[in-house]
Amino acid sequence: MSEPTLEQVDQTVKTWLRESRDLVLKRMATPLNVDQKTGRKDLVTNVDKENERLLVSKIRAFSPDSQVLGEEGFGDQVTDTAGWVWVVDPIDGTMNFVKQRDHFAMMIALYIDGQGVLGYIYDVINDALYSGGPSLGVFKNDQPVAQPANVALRDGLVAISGPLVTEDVMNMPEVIRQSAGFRAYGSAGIEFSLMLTGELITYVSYLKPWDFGAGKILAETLGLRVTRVDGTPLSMLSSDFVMVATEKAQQDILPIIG
Ligand code: 2AM
Ligand code: CA
Ligand code: CA
Ligand code: CA
Repeated sequence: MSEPTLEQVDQTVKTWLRESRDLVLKRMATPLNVDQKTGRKDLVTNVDKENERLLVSKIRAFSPDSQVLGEEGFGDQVTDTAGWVWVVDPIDGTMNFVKQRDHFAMMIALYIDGQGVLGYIYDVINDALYSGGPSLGVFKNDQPVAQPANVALRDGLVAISGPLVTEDVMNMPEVIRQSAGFRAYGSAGIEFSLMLTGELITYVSYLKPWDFGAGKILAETLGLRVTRVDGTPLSMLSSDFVMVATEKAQQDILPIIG
């Protein structure tokens, strides 16, 4: 078979995600099996695992020569970015999934030779699927998403992960003081989606590749900055302190945390 076009890949991934949404909603009608990973604030459920297994098996069948980087271990040990690398977070915001049964997302990204090509963030309960990439643009349920306004720190809302605020890391309280207000959502996927629509103008958190892989592609396609907190480029295979921001908010924040 000849290589599928990007549009064909895009349609296929959206089909997988809609099937996964049906699975997750079905499993939510039965009791969850919840385990701790590194501690009581780091959870995994039977649904995280089942959904990752499902998505990884679909990726492998569709694209057998790809590597897959998945949070729950059903993918590969990815150590280089050559070729097609898929990044899968089957449930982003597992604590929200367990405690709120809302405000969580599924995320898939496709990188080719280290370049972000396609990204997907699916807000499951809202049934809002953000998709796209540099050659397609960004869509919310297949409707184009406009580039968010370039809002300065003092005029917009910032989301910062809980630990960075409670541990007073990198002068985050001052970033909050200089902003229009502080919000916290507990799901990197949800927070990236609010950046895409301009509802947030900054998001800062310590993230792993599957937390930022899809969001980075979508946010950069819309002109947002996705970098390490010092403004330098992220590595796709490493965990890091990540800042997503409008260009103006990034310029306002770098001197505060530097
Ligand atoms: P997860 O739910 O897929 O693990 C808030 O917890 C956000 O940070 C979520 O997007 C969560 O993704 C991510 N996160 C990254 N590392 C985490 C950790 N060690 N414990 C809890 N959440 C983590
Ligand atoms: Ca997790
Ligand atoms: Ca995650
Ligand atoms: Ca997850």
